[in-house]
Amino acid sequence: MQSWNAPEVPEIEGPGLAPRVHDTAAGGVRELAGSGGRAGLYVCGITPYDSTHLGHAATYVAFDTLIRAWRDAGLEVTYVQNVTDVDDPLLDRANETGVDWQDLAQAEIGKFRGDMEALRVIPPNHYVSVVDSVDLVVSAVSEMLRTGSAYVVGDDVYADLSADSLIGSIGHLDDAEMDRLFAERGGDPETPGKRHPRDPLLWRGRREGEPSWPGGDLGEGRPGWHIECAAIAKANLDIPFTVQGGGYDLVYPHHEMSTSHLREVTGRQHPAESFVHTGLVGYAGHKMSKSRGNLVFVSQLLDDGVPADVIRLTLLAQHYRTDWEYTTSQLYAAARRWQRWQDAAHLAGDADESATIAEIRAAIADDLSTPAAVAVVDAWAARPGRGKAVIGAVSALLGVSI
Ligand code: 5CA
Ligand code: ZN
Repeated sequence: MQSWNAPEVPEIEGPGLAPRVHDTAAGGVRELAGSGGRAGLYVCGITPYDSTHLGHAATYVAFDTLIRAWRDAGLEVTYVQNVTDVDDPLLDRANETGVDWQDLAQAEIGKFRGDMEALRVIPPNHYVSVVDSVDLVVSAVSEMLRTGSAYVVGDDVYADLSADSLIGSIGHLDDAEMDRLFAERGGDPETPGKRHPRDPLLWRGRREGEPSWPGGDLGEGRPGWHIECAAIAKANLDIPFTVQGGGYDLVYPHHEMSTSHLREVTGRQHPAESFVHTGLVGYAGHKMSKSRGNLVFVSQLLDDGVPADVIRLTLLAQHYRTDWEYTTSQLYAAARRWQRWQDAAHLAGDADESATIAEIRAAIADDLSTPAAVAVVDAWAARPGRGKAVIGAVSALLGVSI
């Protein structure tokens, strides 16, 4: 499916640094593999039933920072992102509002593309719709049934997690926590006939009033949530790939389950080499979420005349792993910073800035510490006799135009 236009990313002088990043499964910051000069990245995309809010934007800007650092270090990056364009929350919203679910999805995907392009986020190489990937899901589920890691319950198919001895190795959560999160985040622990309450749905047989697709031996139906990301990753990335990413609300069950499914269909114990999760952005006292409705939309800020660079600087001022709460004063602070940087750029001369650029690179290579990188640029902007080579580095590494 069409993604969006790529921003210009200037080449910058001197050697780039491959970043060390926090891996949820390892529980610490480490070097990422990225073998043979290549890196593969899968970041979970939106469920398009509401516009891009600042939480989504923060997550995609964080992975954009990783991609920019990788590219600066000379790695060839393959980036895949899905769109969950058929799932319960989207269908529920369409029913509530009387809008056709496909029209709703198309409209929101269109807005998301516009928001990402405005924010100068590098587009994925493969932007993949779940609706376009039903065949991949059908093959994956059929394969799991064949190998005994899935079973049929009525018209539906579930994964048998007892087939996977590595389940739990990403989130390291105890049973009570997994029970709670499974029920809270789209799981169905109560469904009769399941072998274990936390076994996840792979294929949902056709129901009256719901969209469905031919599933061959599975019968008509539609994909479960976690299997979509497993099937799309398998089809679009070399396995193992370097990083599976998303907000940390996806650690359990989503990434635990999708990685388990990927293990079953690829035979690789560790199909993703590491797991990078962003902190959650809150607003007015709670995690910004579509279900709660406490949202600040990127498109609204842009319509209000806030420059995309200011939105981006608001996000970059926070470390990607920290939960934070958005306030408008942060937006004003970012606007002032952007103005200072532009004034400084305007008056910059030809002084050698290789040390400053090395400092920006080092900050980002240290678990994508954009607040530290921003502080280096602040110091540059406050210093007399500054050189303009920093302008290109700010554009290439931080995606901010000054
Ligand atoms: N379609 C699924 C993933 S397969 C999904 O979670 N969609 S989403 O629209 O709910 O979220 C899209 C991405 O934004 C996910 O990576 C999610 O973890 C992240 N995200 C959602 N809310 C926030 C938030 N408040 N702060 C930071 N990231 C968020
Ligand atoms: Zn996903």
